[in-house]
Amino acid sequence: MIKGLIFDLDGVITDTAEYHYLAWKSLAEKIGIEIDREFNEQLKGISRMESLELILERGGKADAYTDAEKEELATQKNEEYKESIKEITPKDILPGISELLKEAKEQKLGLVLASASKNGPAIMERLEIMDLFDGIVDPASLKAGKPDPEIFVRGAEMLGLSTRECVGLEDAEAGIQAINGADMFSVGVGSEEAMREADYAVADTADLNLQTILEKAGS
Ligand code: B16
Ligand code: MG
Repeated sequence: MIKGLIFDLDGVITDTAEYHYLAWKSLAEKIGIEIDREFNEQLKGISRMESLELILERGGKADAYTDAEKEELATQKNEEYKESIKEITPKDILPGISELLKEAKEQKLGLVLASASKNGPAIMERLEIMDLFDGIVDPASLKAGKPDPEIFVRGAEMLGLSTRECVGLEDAEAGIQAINGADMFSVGVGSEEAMREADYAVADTADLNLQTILEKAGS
């Protein structure tokens, strides 16, 4: 019986995945590295510093910067990202998500946010949906980020549930792997190719329906 939903943020609740991509692209260009949307799939759900490392590797510059310089580059990206999320309002909640959250609340399901983003709490406040959630897993407290299952295991613990009593929703390959690794039913949002490991996938958040999700999860 499913009693809780564990949500990713960027790309599932709101389209900040696009802002992350644009900020990384602009940072990469400044240091002479080209990235495209296909490469960006690898960055989804991955922490800020790990994302930078992947970009540097891609540009053959893995050893070109000191740790302090890398911190500075990651900060530059985050400053540009924060600029683009300043104007976020409840209108930026992706199609179908408000209805899904409301229905889940009516059915007394627990709701937890499992985002790799340190900007998650600020975004949730701006979207005005913090009250609906029972908790946020603090990504800074994790030993390992996605694709490690830890963030989803901690999400279930926050609700006092087993991982089999929860469903995880993700738009990132690393996120789906994390949910599957937690022995939790995974719902993917995105292209068939990117979501091929999901237990159930839809192309768009507008296609998410609570009843269908619960049925697919065998609840
Ligand atoms: P920040 P999610 C992830 O959020 C993003 O998908 C990923 O692109 C980003 O690098 C990561 O958060 C860290 O974000 O730099 O804001 O701490 O998809 O797990 O909600
Ligand atoms: Mg995401």
